[in-house]
Order: sequence, then C-alpha cells, then structure tokens
Amino acid sequence: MTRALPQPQETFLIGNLRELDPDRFSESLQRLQELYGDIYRLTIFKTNVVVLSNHEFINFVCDESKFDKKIAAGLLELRNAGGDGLFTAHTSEPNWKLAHKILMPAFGPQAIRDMFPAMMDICSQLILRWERFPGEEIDVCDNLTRLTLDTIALCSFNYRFNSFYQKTMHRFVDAMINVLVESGRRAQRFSLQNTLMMTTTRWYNNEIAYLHNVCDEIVRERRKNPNDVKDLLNRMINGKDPETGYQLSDENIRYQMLTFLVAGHETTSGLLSFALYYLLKNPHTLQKVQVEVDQYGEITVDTLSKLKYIDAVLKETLRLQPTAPGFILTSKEDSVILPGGYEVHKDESIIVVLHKLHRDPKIWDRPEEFVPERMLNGGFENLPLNSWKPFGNGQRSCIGRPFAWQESLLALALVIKHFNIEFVDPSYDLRIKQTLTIKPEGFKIRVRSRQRVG
Ligand code: MNH
Repeated sequence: MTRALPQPQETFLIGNLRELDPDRFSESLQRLQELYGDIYRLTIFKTNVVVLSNHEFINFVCDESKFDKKIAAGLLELRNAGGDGLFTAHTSEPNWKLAHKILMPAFGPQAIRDMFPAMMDICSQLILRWERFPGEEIDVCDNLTRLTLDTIALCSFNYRFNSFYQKTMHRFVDAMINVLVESGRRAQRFSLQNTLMMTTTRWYNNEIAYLHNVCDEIVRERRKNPNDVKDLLNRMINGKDPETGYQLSDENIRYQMLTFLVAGHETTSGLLSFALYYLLKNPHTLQKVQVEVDQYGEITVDTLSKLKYIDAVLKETLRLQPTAPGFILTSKEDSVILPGGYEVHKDESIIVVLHKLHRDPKIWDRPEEFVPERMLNGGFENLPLNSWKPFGNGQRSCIGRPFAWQESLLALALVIKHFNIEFVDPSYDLRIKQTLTIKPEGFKIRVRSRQRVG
C-alpha cells in the first residue's frame, strides 16, 4: 500500500510556486515543513518536488545505489554560466568523471598542506587591515568574502584579486551574485517569460560573459607565462586521464575556473561569518577558543590539526547554518517507495533540507542550541549515519572540503588570536540572506588588537 504525500493546494498552471519566496527559498521550505511535516510534495509549474526534512527520509535517499544528484531548477539555469563544470555537470556526463579524476589529487592531504603559505599570505592581509582600523565598523561578510575569494584564486590559479587593497569589492563578486540570484529567479518563471524579458536576459548574459572573461584572462596569462607549479590550473591544462589519455577542453577549463571561483569562496565566507556570530553570541565559547589558540606561539600548518575546539566550533556552525542549505536528488529506478510507503517517481526532484536534518530532535540533543562540545571526540560520527551532511553526499559531495577546512581553521585561529571582538549592535539578531548559499545579513563587528604588534 502506498500513501499519498501531503501537498498544499495548487494554483492553475503555476502549481505551488507561490509558496516559495524566490529570495528566501530555504526559509520557505522550512516554513512548509511546519505546516505539512517531514515529507511533502510541491508542484512547480509541471515539475513535482518532494521535500525531505528529517533524518529517516534523508538517510534513505543518501543511498547512492538508489539515488543520484539531480541538476534541476536553479542549478539547471546555472549551467548557463557553469556549463558541465564539476558542480553543475550531470553525473552521466563524461566531463564529470574526467574532471573528477584529474582534479581529485589537487585536494589530497599533501596538496592542501602545500597551499598553507598562500592561505597565510591572504589571511595576514586581513589581520593587518583589521589592526590598522581599531574600533572601526567592519562588515563581516564583506571582509571574509574578500579573504576567501583571494584565497581560492591565489591557491588554485596563482592569481591575485588583491581585494584588501581596494575600496570596493572586486566586480567579479557582484557579477557572480547577480548570476546566482537571476539563475534562481529564471527557474521560477515560465520559459516564455524569460524569453520575453529581453533587457533582463541581455544583462544576465552580459554578467555571465564578464565572469567567463575573467576566467579566460587567467588561463590566457598562464598559457603565455607557463610554470611548473602543481596548482589546479596547471592540472587542468596538462592533466590526462591515465587510462584514456583524454584532457579537458578549453571550454570545460573555463567552466571549471568559474565553478572553483564561485563554489570555492561563497560557502566558506558564510561559514566563517556565522562562526564569528555564534562565538559573539556565546562568550564562553569565544573564551574557550582564545584559551586554545593562546597555547601556541605561532600558527603553523602543524598547529591546525591540534585546534580541536575550533574544529568543533566550525562543525557546529555548519550544523546550525549549513551554508549550502540543501541538495537535490533523483531516483535511479522508475519509482521508489520511501519509508512510510510514500511513492516517488523518477522525474520528481527530491530536495534535502539540511537545516531540518541538522535539527532533527530524534538525532540531536538540544537541537537549537550552539554547543560545539557535542562535536568533540568523534562528534557526529557517533550518531547514526548521514546525520550531518553540510558537504553533500557520496561521489557528488564537496571536492573542496579539505581546502575549506584548512582555510577556515587558519582564519578563525588568527582572528581570535589577534583581536578582541564585539558586536557593533549588541542586540543584533541573525537575519539570513540567501543567494544560492546563505549568509548573515547586516552583521557588523569592531575589533581591537589583543597584543600590540610591531
Ligand atoms: Mn563545495 C560540491 C558545500 C567549500 C568546490 N559543496 C558541494 C556540495 C556541497 C558543498 C553541499 C554538494 C552540492 C550538491 O550536491 O549539489 N562547499 C560546501 C561547503 C563549503 C564548500 C559548506 C565550505 C564551508 N567547495 C568548497 C570549496 C571548494 C568547493 C572551498 C573549492 C575549492 N563543492 C566544490 C565543487 C563541488 C562542490 C567543485 C562539486 C563536486 C562534484 O559534484 O564533483
């Protein structure tokens, strides 16, 4: 016996589209969970989506023999910019496997260690800048986005955006946000509507062209001045599949460049911003971080693996605020029966809502509270499988995870080591801003050096 899925009343032609605020997609899904439960169906135009919000359902769909990543809705539109780059490629596309094989070694333990000096280079720029402006208002997301964008570009392509030497953020960031947001909106219009909105479409295509141009320029420069560094860019230009000898095409390299510049900085910037927010809201945790970093004179690549409490702070931050708030799957078989007898068909998109998984009261004790201690000594690994999924699932999970982790440990350690931090507005309460990823909106701090340097 199969059971019918709960679903809000549909409107002619658009189905349940109105239930979703295009600028607050994740919050809309969370609100619907409160009304319809841990599994419900929405119809967006003609496509059905099944939204999952608890561990039991999500654990079931994390089985890769039965389910695969689906490129749908906003991600499908994002292919206008990212093409068959790793993040927006269908698993069945030959370029996904080829690029995955060529690029995996670039994220191995030694390769990431080798990036430490470049990460330290950019991090020192942030520290120096904050030291020079004691007591000034700092827009946290702005500054941390400069940090993570410059870091991914320097580490992967040996290219400098020099964001800390500019008054305004690099134009790349604006263009990227415009493309992310507009891709999301396009997914919520009729295709005829998109065709008719000629001015918007021209602007959108122009923004994409600008992004591609930044990528092409970096590749052009490397081809003109080749070197034998084993960075991401050289691996893309020279790497071959050892079995077939196939290489990445120029077009695909452009897509990968864009993918890494975008995927490689937005989520990490959000993670660091939320981590600072939670530390300020929970002064005793901030103090524990200070005690931890003060044990070490200087932060080196070998110090990082000893910073167990900061590691726990970052994990707990991603539990409460998974900066990539969900992922989309599809059944490999024509149809599949989920626990409870709910039948889901192959053409339906299955949305995993991480915010709800990470606060499932059956799994997590005091789920709404920020408690880094729960992530110590194995942490989520002691819980049922698939309880904590901020980096996605299986073969399509985040390739940049070790990169993001090293960068985040370093940045948080250095910031807490060097500064006393306070809210500009002590009554600030978290507001979430969503593009594709989420960030705290309007979060501002002041910092003062803890010890005089130089
Ligand atoms: Mn990342 C895929 C989260 C940092 C590059 N990343 C994913 C997915 C999640 C994710 C979730 C799976 C999405 C999906 O199933 O549709 N990523 C994060 C988070 C951080 C992060 C929370 C930081 C914190 N990611 C990074 C960094 C890089 C990167 C840093 C690059 C250096 N991520 C990727 C790429 C993919 C990806 C590339 C696509 C991998 C694939 O499908 O082969």
